[in-house]
Amino acid sequence: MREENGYDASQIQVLEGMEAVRKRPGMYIGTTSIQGLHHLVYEIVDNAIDEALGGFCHHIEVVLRDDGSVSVQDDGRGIPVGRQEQTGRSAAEVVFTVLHAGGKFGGSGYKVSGGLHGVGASVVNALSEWTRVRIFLEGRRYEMAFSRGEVTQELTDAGSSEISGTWVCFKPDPEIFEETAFDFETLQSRLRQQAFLNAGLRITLTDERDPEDEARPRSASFRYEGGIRSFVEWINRNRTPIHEPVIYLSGGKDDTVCEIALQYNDSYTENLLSFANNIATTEGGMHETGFKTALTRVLSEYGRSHNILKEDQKLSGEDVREGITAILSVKLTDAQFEGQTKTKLGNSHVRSLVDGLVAEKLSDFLEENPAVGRSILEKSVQAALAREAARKARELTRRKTALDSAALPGKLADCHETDPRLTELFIVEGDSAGGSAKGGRDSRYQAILPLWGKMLNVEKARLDKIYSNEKLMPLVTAIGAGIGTEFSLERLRYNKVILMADADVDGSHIRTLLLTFLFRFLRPLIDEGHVYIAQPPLYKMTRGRQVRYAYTDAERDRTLDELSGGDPAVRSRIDVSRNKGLGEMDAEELWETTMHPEKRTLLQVTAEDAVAADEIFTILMGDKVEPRREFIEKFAKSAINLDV
Ligand code: 28G
Repeated sequence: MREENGYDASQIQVLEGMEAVRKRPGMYIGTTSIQGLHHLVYEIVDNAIDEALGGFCHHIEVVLRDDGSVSVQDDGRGIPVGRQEQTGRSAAEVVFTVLHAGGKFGGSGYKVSGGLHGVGASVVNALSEWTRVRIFLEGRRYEMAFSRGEVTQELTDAGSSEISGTWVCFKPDPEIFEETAFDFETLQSRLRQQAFLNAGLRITLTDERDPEDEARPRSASFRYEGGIRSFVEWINRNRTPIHEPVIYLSGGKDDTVCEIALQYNDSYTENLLSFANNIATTEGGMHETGFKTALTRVLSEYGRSHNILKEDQKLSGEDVREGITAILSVKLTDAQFEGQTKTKLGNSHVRSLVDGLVAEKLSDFLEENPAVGRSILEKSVQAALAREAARKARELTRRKTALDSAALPGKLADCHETDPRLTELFIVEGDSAGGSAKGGRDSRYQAILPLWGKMLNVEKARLDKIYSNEKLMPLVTAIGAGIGTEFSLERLRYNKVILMADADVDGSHIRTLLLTFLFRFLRPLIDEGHVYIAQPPLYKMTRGRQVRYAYTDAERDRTLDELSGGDPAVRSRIDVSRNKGLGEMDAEELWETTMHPEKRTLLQVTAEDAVAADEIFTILMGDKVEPRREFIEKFAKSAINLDV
């Protein structure tokens, strides 16, 4: 029969699809690391958010369950259960088994394809040991189950129901993922962001794992009537705004809508986050371009017409964005995502829409709020003056280094290798540690730069201060890629830039300062994964001529058991010393434990969550004391380990 054959053919396609996902998970979710694991949750939550975009869903509930699974429930319409004409299957089954299919359409007509490739629930299902689905609709409750993408329980009517919505519970497949434990903080951060981007939507996250733990169940709930206005207030909560309230602009044309919220604070950091269809556009794109050009133009014109900007003065884009916190959110049908990570919005009509919106509405706002206009303009003018000072300082250093035959810092012990793909730079605080590192390194490809003198708190400094800083400039020159907007990865002299500091409070402090500097002024270095933290051992254990090192307390205990063969008498004779500092290790020890590529452990620094990273640096380095105290009290450990 034709129908049967049609069904069989599509059944085969489904199985092939699921198999393809399991064979090459990276193609569908980017990675099978913990990021990929979290991506599964985002995919399912995105489907619920699509339902919210249509105005059908008001609450999304995410639960991390004790068995390692995660459940997501929405109070939307429920995925349709009726059989589809073409496939003979229910929409529900199609959503969970057919690649690229599913509820990726918000009811408002926006195609809001969430997630990395917009692949949805079927990919999550394929990569899960099991998936269970409950659909509440028209007074009934339906159930369906899957294992590794294949149906294990057909859709059945399981009784009556008073609610409507969809519940999805899945357990990520340990055969696929390197790590299967969700991180509460990461999920919380992303869910909060989605709550900001969808004003009025309530999202809750509950952690039911480790029920024995007295801190459980832990839970967080987000709902922001103010939407992206609240987002800006939230980001600025540890900063000092220079005007109230947050400026909010919105408008749209045809199928595209745009919302902007912004507020300036007294820092020098630009904090612009853009989104297209609720997806973070970290590579920018047309909406950002439109916003930036219009902001520069509008503020320049305002400054001129109100005699705040003198005739011989000119504002650059960076000047007008100094100290800005802005959220730019556009929603459109058929968004084109381009760029290396597919996070750059390509639809060109968005540029003129955003430009026009800022031109009209921001100008109106400034005319109606002259005190705010003046504060912003005065800040931009200050930024322009500082930029001019930085240019002079830079030229001065250039002239100096041009006279100097070896432009590299004198303290740098460079390596012989000149191919920057193969080289490593160790940044070491202080003389004695620098000496050990120089003695211990493999000088073929490892370079050492000892740092000297008092560190500048870059959170409170502008570019011109960096150019005259005797501690940071050698670092900038050694890395070779420049700084700020002049930064270019093509000139990078080392593939790995490794911060090597003691495992104590002072070491942690210098590491934080250096990371802040790299994050604020050499950001692509972090984004492209070139920055690492060396891990010197915490303990050294000696039994006769046997020497062993441990990097954690647990490892120390394991090693002691091993060395003693479990005999307490032997164990008591093993010498255990806590490592005091890099400087106290001799060259060979430092090489063996911390620098040898096959024996060391390096932590790669990532700023996966830019909002969280920014928050940490603002709190730790900014000038508001109260949030810093709170932060350190609450997260004493993570503050010190923010690099992990
Ligand atoms: C709980 C975790 C994740 C969802 C819905 C609701 C509908 C739906 C989802 O439809 C098939 C394709 C486009 C119409 C749509 C219900 C229309 C009418 C829906 C979710 C048929 C998918 N009634 N809620 N999918 N569409 N929630 N939450 O996945 O044409 S997925």
